[in-house]
Amino acid sequence: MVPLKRRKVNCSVTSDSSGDRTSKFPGVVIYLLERKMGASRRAFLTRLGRGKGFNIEYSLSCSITHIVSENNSGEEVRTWLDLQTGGQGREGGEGRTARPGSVHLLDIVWYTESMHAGIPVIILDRHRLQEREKPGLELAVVSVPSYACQRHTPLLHHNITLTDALSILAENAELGENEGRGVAFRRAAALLKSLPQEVRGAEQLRGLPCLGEHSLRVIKEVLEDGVSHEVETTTHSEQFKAMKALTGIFGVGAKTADRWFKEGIHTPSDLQRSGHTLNRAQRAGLQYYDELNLPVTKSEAVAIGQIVERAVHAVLPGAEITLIGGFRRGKQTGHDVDFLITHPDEGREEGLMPKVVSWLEAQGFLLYQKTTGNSYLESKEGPARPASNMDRFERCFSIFRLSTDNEGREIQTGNGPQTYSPTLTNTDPHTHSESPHPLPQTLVVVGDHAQKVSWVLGHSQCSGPRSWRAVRVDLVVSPYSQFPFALLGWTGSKLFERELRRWAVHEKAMTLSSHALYDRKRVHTLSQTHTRFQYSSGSFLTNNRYVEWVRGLGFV
Ligand code: 8GT
Ligand code: MN
Repeated sequence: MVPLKRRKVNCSVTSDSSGDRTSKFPGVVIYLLERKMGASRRAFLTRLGRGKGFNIEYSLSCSITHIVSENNSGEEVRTWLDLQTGGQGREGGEGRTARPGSVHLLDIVWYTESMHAGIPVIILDRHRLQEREKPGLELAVVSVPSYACQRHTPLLHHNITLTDALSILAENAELGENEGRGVAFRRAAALLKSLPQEVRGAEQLRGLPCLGEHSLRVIKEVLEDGVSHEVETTTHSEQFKAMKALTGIFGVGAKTADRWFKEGIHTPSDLQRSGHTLNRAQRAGLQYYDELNLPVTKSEAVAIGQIVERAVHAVLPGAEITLIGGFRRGKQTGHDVDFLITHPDEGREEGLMPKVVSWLEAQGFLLYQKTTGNSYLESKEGPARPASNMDRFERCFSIFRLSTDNEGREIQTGNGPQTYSPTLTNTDPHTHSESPHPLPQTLVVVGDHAQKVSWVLGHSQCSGPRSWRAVRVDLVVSPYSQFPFALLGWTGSKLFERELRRWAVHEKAMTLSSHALYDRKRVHTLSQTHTRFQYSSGSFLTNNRYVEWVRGLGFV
């Protein structure tokens, strides 16, 4: 047995106000682990300690110096701590450990002796939690929260092979419109993403939630054979390949794709040859198929953000624009770019979208757009409304024309040299704009993959490399009072949102939508006052810690 090393606590665990409390012993900030200790004993011990001048905090934060637990093994506390910090507190991890110090993991004995002495006693080996010399394969079975929204789920995690396999099965289920099955695979994948270490044997997963029989079977197979037979069969199946290719066309859902597949249409080229009548979205989707299936990079998202900001500010100065969706979660690429727009003076945002769209069209930035109005009525859409991620905001689904610089230069704005090829001016018969496109202002972004566009559908009419690419962009406008809910709802991921709403209903008897949070017991809506409070605190706007934001609303 060796003592657990002092490990660092990630500052981002919580934005607690620790350190504010006056303490007789500066430099000693204690956190009592409630696990196995129980809430009432913890509260008692906290009162006792504080009465003696000790600084005891209720939330884990980077200012904690001593974590004290009772009846927990070293492995259990280590796993618990890793789950809180996403493994970033581990030695050798790339944690964003803001505090240079690290934390002692101690047994309750140290605490009781300190209480007796009235001062923090010197830490001896017998006070430290012990762990086995070789941690071995077994993941200590700790209580992993069963709702994905309660867990830390990092983008970079330890079980990519397993989650890739499960994601393919989830995608296949979704394409087959088997939503329940899709969600089950997504939940299992999300659980694996949250684990602090690589799973090497199925026995390590004993006692963990969210792992159904089917998912466990797949995991086991991948662990033992390196691949899952079912995953292999799926990825090679004609139907899966065709459904993926056809739903990859903007404006085409699983139902339509399935109908076409049954008619023998397997690829976008088959569809084009088929002579099927397509709607405006599908025509645009087919026309820009290759580009829209290239990942959008962060730099492209930023460039589009600048265009959107110019458009919005031109028609409504003072409006606020926030990048949402996957990019807000820290992803470096996405399939589209999502923006949420609001204005601090409630009501000023009304009618904003058509003006923004007109501005963008006049500047030649839009290849396609479809706008839907705001149909949210609080009186009608109250608690009875089912928890769904579909909302009623004013919204614009669009395809942007983003200029790219073939030299690989950084973004430029303003009246720089035109890089746009005049031969391509408004040759798109499906563009929504009635008027001819003027040349777009030059807004050049380095397209990491601008030259990789292959144009299999043969729509490129230029001989040289094209100087722009098509990018899917979603714009959403929310009234200021609903902004926090919209921000939460549109940041994703889809599973996180689903889990958060499920948790609200089942655990808190509340209904959360992208418009409001309802207390079903009291049947009142958490209102603007709460949201304004959160605005001034600034925490949810700058962090991705939504659960904390929800906590700020008194949700937990
Ligand atoms: P990506 O990188 O593939 O674009 O990933 P993403 O940004 O996470 O996915 P997305 O499909 O662009 O959706 C962004 C977020 O918006 C997701 O969390 C999704 O749940 C949410 N979302 C929709 N549609 C709607 C809607 O109608 N209302 C609300 N509130 N959220 C929606 O996709
Ligand atoms: Mn997105």
